[in-house]
Amino acid sequence: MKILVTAFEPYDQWSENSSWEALSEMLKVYGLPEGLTTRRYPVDLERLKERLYKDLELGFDAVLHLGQSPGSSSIHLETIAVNIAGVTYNGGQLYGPLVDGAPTAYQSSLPLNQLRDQLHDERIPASITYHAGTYLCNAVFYLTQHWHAARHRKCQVGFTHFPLITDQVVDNRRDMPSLTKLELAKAIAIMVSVLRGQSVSPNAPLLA
Ligand code: PCA
Repeated sequence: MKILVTAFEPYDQWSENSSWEALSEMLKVYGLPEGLTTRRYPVDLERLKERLYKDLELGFDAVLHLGQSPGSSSIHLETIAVNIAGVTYNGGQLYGPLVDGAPTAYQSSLPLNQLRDQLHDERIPASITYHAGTYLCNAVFYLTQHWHAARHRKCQVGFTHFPLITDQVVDNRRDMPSLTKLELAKAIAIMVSVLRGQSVSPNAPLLA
């Protein structure tokens, strides 16, 4: 099974992005599982599209995008991607569509209840949420869904927002919720295991 897992580079005032920190940590702790491709994407719509579309041509059975959501206190399993280019500013039309004439929204095709339950079983806070914003995280989620829909290609596509990691909060002296890098790395390993149809049990090694 071919799975693409992506994270984002740092943006705005953050010198790190929890999604990328977690993904790198996951690779360090668990290694690169067979069939998994990982990427770090730019927080820039045009450059993102270029990288994303090139990657999608490789053909994946599942795509899990990750991003950072400062202020979130749990992992957010996003339900819906909307066709709106908010602060991504697509071709000068702020809050216009990401893709002209394309559907208003796509729904996640990941097993969100199962993902949440497995994360909870492993004592990691996670919630199913209903708005991925109108920035790059929503854009990557929407564009991936639309790319597959337009080509009638089957692929499980989803997006997960991560809270800040504890190091970011401490280093920036911020009073904000966080999870540790290791917790988020474990969360990725759990989600990938679920997508691969592997059972996750407390005593079984993840991604073995
Ligand atoms: N978070 C932003 C963009 C990149 C990221 O990690 C978002 O929520 O859209």
